[in-house]
Amino acid sequence: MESIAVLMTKPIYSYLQAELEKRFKVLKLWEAQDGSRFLEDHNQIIRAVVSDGGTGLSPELMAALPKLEIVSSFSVGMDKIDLGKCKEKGIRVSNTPDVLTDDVADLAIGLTLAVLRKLPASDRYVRSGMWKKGEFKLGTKMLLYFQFSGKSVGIVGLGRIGQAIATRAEGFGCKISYHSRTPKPESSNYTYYPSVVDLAAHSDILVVACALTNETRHIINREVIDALGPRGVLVNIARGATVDEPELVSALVEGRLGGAGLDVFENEPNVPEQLIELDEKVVLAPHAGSGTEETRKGMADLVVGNLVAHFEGKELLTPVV
Ligand code: 8YV
Repeated sequence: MESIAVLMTKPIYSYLQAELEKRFKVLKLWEAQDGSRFLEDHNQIIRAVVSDGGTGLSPELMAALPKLEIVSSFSVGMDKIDLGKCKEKGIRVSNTPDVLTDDVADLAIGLTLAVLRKLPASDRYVRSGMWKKGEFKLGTKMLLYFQFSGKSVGIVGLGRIGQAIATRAEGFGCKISYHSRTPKPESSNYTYYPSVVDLAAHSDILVVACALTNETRHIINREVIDALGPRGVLVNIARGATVDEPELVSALVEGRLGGAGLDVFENEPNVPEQLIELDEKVVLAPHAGSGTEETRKGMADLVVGNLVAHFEGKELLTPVV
């Protein structure tokens, strides 16, 4: 297998790269002086691409690789890969589901607590010496927290990650409601809302956990945000484009929304300046839902395992196409 050329377009994770290099001829596009020239020189030998949720597979790259057989993505999200086109061209696609579910759900709860209990502001309060100086008393002014236990949590998208968030929130005594394309009979203990606006109107915390598709792009729009309201909190661990970001920003600035915990943004790694300035009611993370050592290793092993299975003529471990 050492002669099989696998293209990486950017460095993703050193362990993943090392594991790939043990088995394949890894071509690193980012090291090339001239990327298009590099692709022209190697397009007859590249049989696989390793990508991730942020990069996917651009139409240009797909067109430039006539011998491409498989895209093994270091992500569960597939929104940056044209799956229909891959199917049409006979290109297999695999992703990394399940191994990251717990971590992403953990971060959703972490962000919720961080917003409601103002953890970053609390940390700054202690570090800056303000506590010692007695400039604020706990429970007053900036450090008046909000309770999480017992709140109503609405989840947009009750897939694997949404379900894991629901289970965790239940542990906090929260009432769980959800929106998805169709009700899930196996989740009859949760309230189903066919409309996201209605879900938001009945939630204190609205968590976005759905895949990004044409249907879910900007599913969190002004109407949904206004239904969540000035005491509501929006948490997004899915994809930035599920939320109309300018609407989110203006709702936070104008006080029409209570707070937000965001791991994903419309134009990563660019985060709107106003969100950065809103440091009391907004908690930000750098698209790090799956970013633990344990999970990233599990994801890397799946990326490699799918490639090995493909080139050994076996069933893919986690096929998408
Ligand atoms: C990764 C992701 O952070 O799984 C996904 O869909 O977005 C993430 O797990 C991303 O692929 C990082 O490379």
